[in-house]
Amino acid sequence: MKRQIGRIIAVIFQRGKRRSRLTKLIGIIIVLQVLQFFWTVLHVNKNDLKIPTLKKNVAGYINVGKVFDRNVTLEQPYRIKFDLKDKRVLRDLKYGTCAEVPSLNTTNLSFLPHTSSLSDWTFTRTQKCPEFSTKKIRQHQKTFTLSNCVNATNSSSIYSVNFGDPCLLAYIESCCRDNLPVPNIVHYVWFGTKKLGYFNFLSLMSSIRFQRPCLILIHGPTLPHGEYWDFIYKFYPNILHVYRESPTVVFNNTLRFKEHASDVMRIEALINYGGIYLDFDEVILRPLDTLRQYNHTQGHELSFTMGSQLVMSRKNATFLQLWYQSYRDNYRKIWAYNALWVPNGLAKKYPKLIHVEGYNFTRPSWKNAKDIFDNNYDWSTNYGMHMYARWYKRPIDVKIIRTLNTTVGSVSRHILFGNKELCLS
Ligand SMILES: *[C@@H]1O[C@H](CO)[C@@H](O)[C@H](O)[C@H]1NC(C)=O
Ligand SMILES: *[C@@H]1O[C@H](CO)[C@@H](O)[C@H](O)[C@H]1NC(C)=O
Ligand SMILES: *[C@@H]1O[C@H](CO)[C@@H](O)[C@H](O)[C@H]1NC(C)=O
Ligand SMILES: *[C@@H]1O[C@H](CO)[C@@H](O)[C@H](O)[C@H]1NC(C)=O
Ligand SMILES: *[C@@H]1O[C@H](CO)[C@@H](O)[C@H](O)[C@H]1NC(C)=O
Ligand SMILES: *[C@@H]1O[C@H](CO)[C@@H](O)[C@H](O)[C@H]1NC(C)=O
Ligand SMILES: *[C@@H]1O[C@H](CO)[C@@H](O)[C@H](O)[C@H]1NC(C)=O
Ligand SMILES: *[C@@H]1O[C@H](CO)[C@@H](O)[C@H](O)[C@H]1NC(C)=O
Ligand SMILES: *[C@@H]1O[C@H](CO)[C@@H](O)[C@H](O)[C@H]1NC(C)=O
Ligand SMILES: CC(=O)N[C@H]1CO[C@H](CO)[C@@H](O)[C@@H]1O
Repeated sequence: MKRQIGRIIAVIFQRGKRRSRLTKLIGIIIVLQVLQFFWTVLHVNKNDLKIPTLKKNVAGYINVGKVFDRNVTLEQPYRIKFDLKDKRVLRDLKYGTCAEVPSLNTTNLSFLPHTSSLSDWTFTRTQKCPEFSTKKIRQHQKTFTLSNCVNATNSSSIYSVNFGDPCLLAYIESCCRDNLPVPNIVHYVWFGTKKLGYFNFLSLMSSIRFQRPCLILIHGPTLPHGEYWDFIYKFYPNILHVYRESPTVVFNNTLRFKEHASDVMRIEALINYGGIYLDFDEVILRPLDTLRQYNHTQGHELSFTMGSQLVMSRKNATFLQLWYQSYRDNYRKIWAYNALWVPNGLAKKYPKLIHVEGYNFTRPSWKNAKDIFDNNYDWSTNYGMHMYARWYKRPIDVKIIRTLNTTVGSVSRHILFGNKELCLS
């Protein structure tokens, strides 16, 4: 073997008499391969500072969209991974790699551009809806990696990271930023041991259809489970669990209601990361991107309350800080005070710090929940709707909504099938 290599080298560099055209050709190919190897290494790393070690043994090859290192302090030396077969160079970075927003397969679930008519609300037409079952799902590959996060665990379903871990912030800053103040990430808060319910599933599907978020973050001590959850994380892999116990004390004030913990968690989530917060029974009905230009956006539920079912914020927006401080300076053990009345008062006092999107986030209000449950409501100007899931006691699933002639039905079909009209039975 050694002798042969020696001969090849000799063939290339010396004017030996016994060389043949074939061996010369092989020699040239080898030289080109070596040059290509170094070119690839140098080319990929042309912006990097140092390349301390070069390891030829490849642990694995990850097909990544973008490696994230922007604004991240690299405490560990770079390590070069080189896959000789694929001739690609990868860097092992401190925190991992960014996800690509997955392209969703539309075969079983018509995940196509929505085609609902916003002028015809008679519900006299019918359409052919796609066959859809939460059981028929092929798991999408996770396209991102997280490494060296504090306590990050990678279960068979999704990653779990600690609230406040710089790893998560680095991910969002590096992977989820565009030129708008509000990053395209969606936050939910989840407590307890329940299964993911139908309306929770619908809310997630609405975020996925209309927002295609860079990340969906589920904040709380536990994760949901059940059939709908199994579908969701397989369908949309860009989901992270942000582990935290639910707070019982804020600024030395003991929280009076368990709902107040979720109110505080949503404010803290937006202060730390920015993004779009959704209640687990709030659905969105169109993309929110036009509202991502504002530092802070909320909508009224009633004329004297500011709904917090859908809140969009720049990270640490001034409005958020003022709202959060009310839990320190003016915490009242009244159910709706700090969550709904305080932001309404702040909006009046500091109108420049907030964009108020009318009633477009939660109409109809809880007072008219029957318009959601029993009637067909015209939601043509709504961005979102609060479904008041805990008051809905009737059977509901992805089959029932096909022919359910109410707002619950039309909203479900719009989100799941892209068209609000009744399905052919
Ligand atoms: C979606 O999945 C089906 C099989 O389930 C496959 O035939 C089809 O090519 C896929 N479409 C896309 C766009 O990936
Ligand atoms: C679509 O459904 C078929 C069976 O009806 C199943 O074989 C296929 O894997 C499903 N495709 C996706 C992308 O879930
Ligand atoms: C990591 O997890 C361990 C065990 O659950 C816990 O004791 C520790 O406080 C966690 N570390 C951080 C930084 O959260
Ligand atoms: C995370 O876990 C899944 C399933 O166990 C596995 O396929 C995947 O490679 C793991 N990812 C990383 C980065 O460890
Ligand atoms: C909480 O109370 C302790 C002592 O009672 C005090 O030292 C601390 O500053 C208080 N923290 C806040 C945020 O008010
Ligand atoms: C938010 O901004 C305030 C000052 O405006 C600063 O004190 C605080 O540390 C910031 N918080 C975060 C999480 O960035
Ligand atoms: C939005 O927030 C940024 C950063 O705090 C600030 O510079 C900017 O003036 C704010 N814009 C408005 C319209 O308040
Ligand atoms: C509600 O949304 C509609 C449709 O986008 C828009 O025309 C209207 O101005 C919005 N209302 C308010 C009060 O923002
Ligand atoms: C659905 O309900 C509306 C009233 O909301 C009614 O006018 C319409 O005829 C119903 N459609 C069907 C197919 O029953
Ligand atoms: C805080 C910080 O270092 N910000 C930098 C992040 O990276 C961009 C360019 O990638 C710089 O412009 C920022 O100054």
